[in-house]
Amino acid sequence: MLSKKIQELLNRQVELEAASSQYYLAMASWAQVKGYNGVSKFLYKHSDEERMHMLKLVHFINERGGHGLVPALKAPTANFKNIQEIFEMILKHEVHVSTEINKLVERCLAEKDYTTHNFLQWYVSEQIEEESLARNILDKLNLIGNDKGGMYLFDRDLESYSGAE
Ligand code: OFO
Repeated sequence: MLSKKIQELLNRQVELEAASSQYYLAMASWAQVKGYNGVSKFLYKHSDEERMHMLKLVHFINERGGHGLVPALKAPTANFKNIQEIFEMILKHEVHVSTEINKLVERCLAEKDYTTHNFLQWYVSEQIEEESLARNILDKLNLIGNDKGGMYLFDRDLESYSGAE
């Protein structure tokens, strides 16, 4: 059985994952409109993965005798300066998500809730992957700079990318 506090924090995480999904969806749509097919495909996929992260939490809460709540969400930003800005925002966002997961993990340890602690380990490793993926992409973008040919190849590479969840 989940404590009231852990349930509340897990539901807050549900909201954060749902917001992440919307956030990436808005970026994907912008990239598609601007003709970046690879980037948009990558971001649509990422948005679906965030929804999966959210669902996993909802199921866990319900299976542990709680109630997974579907949150109301604010509309995310629809316009972006460029691809670089998008991946900078993604990195910042994922660092924030990692901080929130760590807070949850800490709380589980404080309450000796080892079941939820164990469940959250999947999110801990997922966050390591997501942060490192965003950093790698940003490194590539920094190398490319204003080179249009480089950007074309970058977009094509992301189209075939089938990496981390
Ligand atoms: Fe759910 O990993 Fe990103 O936010």
